[in-house]
Amino acid sequence: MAKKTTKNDTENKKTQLLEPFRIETQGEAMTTDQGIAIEHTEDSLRAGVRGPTLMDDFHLREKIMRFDHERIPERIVHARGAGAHGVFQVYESQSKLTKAKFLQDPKKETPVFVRFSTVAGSRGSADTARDVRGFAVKFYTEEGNFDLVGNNIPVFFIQDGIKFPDLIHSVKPEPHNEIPQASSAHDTFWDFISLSPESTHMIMWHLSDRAIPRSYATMEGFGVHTFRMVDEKGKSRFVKFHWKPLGGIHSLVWDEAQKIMGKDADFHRRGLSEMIDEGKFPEWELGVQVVEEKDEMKFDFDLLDPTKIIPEEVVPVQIIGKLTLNKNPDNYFAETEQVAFCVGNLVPGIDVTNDPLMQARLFSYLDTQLSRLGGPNFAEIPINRPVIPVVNHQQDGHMRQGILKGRVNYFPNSLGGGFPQMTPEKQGGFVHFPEAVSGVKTRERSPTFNDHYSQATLFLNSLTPIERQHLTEAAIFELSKVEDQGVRDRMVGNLMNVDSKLADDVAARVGVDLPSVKNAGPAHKKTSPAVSMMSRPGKGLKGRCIAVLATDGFSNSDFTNLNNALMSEGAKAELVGTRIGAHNTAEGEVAMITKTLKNTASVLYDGVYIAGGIASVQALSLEADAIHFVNEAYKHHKTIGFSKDAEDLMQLTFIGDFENSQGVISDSGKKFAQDFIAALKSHRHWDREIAHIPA
Ligand code: HDD
Repeated sequence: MAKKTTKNDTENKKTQLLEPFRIETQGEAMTTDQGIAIEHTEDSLRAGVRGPTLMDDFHLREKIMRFDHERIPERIVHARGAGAHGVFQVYESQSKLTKAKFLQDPKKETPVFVRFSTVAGSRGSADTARDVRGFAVKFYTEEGNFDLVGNNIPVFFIQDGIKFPDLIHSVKPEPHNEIPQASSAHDTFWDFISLSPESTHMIMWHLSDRAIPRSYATMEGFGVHTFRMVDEKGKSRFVKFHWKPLGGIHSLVWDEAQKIMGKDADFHRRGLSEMIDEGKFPEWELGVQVVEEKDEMKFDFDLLDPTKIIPEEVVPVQIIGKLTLNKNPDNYFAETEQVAFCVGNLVPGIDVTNDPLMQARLFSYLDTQLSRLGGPNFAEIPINRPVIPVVNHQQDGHMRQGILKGRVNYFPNSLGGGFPQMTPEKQGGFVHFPEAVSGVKTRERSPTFNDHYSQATLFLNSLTPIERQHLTEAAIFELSKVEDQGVRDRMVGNLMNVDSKLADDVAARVGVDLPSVKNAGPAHKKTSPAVSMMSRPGKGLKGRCIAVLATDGFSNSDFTNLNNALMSEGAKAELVGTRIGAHNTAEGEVAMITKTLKNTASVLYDGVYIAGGIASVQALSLEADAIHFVNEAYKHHKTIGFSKDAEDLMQLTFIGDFENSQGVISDSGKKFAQDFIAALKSHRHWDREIAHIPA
């Protein structure tokens, strides 16, 4: 009987026509790379059942050859990453700012591919290391690819790309023993930083909770450098790019981040792919800060200096569009690993500036792909291909895919009718902004790049007490791992230039004797409230997950009520028990539990609820892991809910006065789900920690 065609089949057929490179395995026969149908793939061809394997076995040779060469060099930096497809839509035409076509029509959806990453760790390292996160966006526009290769921190460690190899060598595992993996808490990094005052502002961000995000969906993104936007008339303005997460900016706490590295090294990539699979698409708004050319020199820092922000209070961020990630890659390697971003992938209407960090990047990204992707034809790999035709006379090289027709492979030509031809600027040809440049060759840095501390202090001054406390603790953690006394002394000396109280608090805990004036306070009192993560809590709970502790005899209605309420907020609840499989519920039904106190952990959830059902609660009270689960959630300032039945279990935790503790909520009926959700929305209950912050 003929198979009925489903809507999915039709969609797949459509995709296959548009993207013939996507390989569907469902319903297909297995072939060799030459298309020969394979009859047997589990035994090699041999002379007699106990005899030697024969060279005739082309299938064996091909299969093993392909296996032997599965690996390519990982990225030198940003090796660990996760990607997703999505769309970008501008809210209204930006023709006043730029002629870039994808920023003109609010009805137009531009396809994008985004790759998030950590910087220092290798490809197999854990997601939650303290690190900067890469936030790289490839826009497949109607005028070719535009890549915005940014980070989740708006400034950078160094002012000139020539220092990048030194910075990265210092943060990577030390060369003699390849330790530590994915961590900046070691001597060589802090040695480099202590000798590079220009890194001080970035270090404040790196030590802040920004470097341990809760998820990719709760990170801000930044283009970092000052770009240019050029309108139809050729007028140029300076622009800083921002990605503002609609889910708000949220982070982990350090103890939790470290434990997650062991409990689920894939925490961030799993979270991203689950959100997309569950239709809770992560969203960011694109914002721009615009500076007129005439105002270039009006700031007390240089716009070309990538260690500086333009405070949002000085130049507000204008929101211009929205990015939605709505499709997981079909194949990690083909898409997320092979995607090649380049700062120089620009479209008409967007251009670069003379920022010396940016200038070095213009070379590095193109160059690195040669060794990473094996040759110059990487732009032909499906994930890197523009969505419009690519026509030129570039040719040959490893793994060339396109088949150029005809005998003409040069320009100018008459034999090919002069084609392919140039496109004048007016019709969309890219013309670099005609900036006037002149100067004497020099390796000097501009004196306008000299102030390394004012914005470091500005950042620190703008944090809430909790954020500042976390930063101080991070500095203590990192420097306490530094063995060399000289490096620690120098680093604390640098912190003195930012804020003497900070230096003082750190010195005392890392064995540094600070002879200077104590507690003199900050070097200045200016603030930029927008840099505090608390300034952008976001809406809703998209992607959040609550553990519901339960075992045989648990109240399934408790679970269902909470889960339904959470689902309406884009969050969910997950049953965590003592074994996996079918369980009897208090209501006499059967429910499946797939997570256990051993195969998951408190640190992987945003909150915990102890479901009712006397038998369940009594059994859990005998489990040290259940008590630890609740204690750990409390320690990490998470929302805790408990059924009235679970009061005895709560007595076994270390939460003293749990009836009156903020974010610890007793399930006393109808309003519970509402109260629980309101508590979850505050993300964490910091008052549990404030009590411990010294004045
Ligand atoms: Fe870089 C990768 C972001 C400075 C050289 N960088 C890379 C990625 C991101 C950034 C997000 C990963 C892209 C992906 O997912 O494939 N890099 C930045 C930002 C910087 C920065 C925001 C400063 C503002 N980078 C920087 C400098 C250099 C590089 C100064 C060299 C002079 N970066 C590279 C690279 C990488 C890279 C070696 C590694 C893999 C790749 O490019 O494709 O070329």
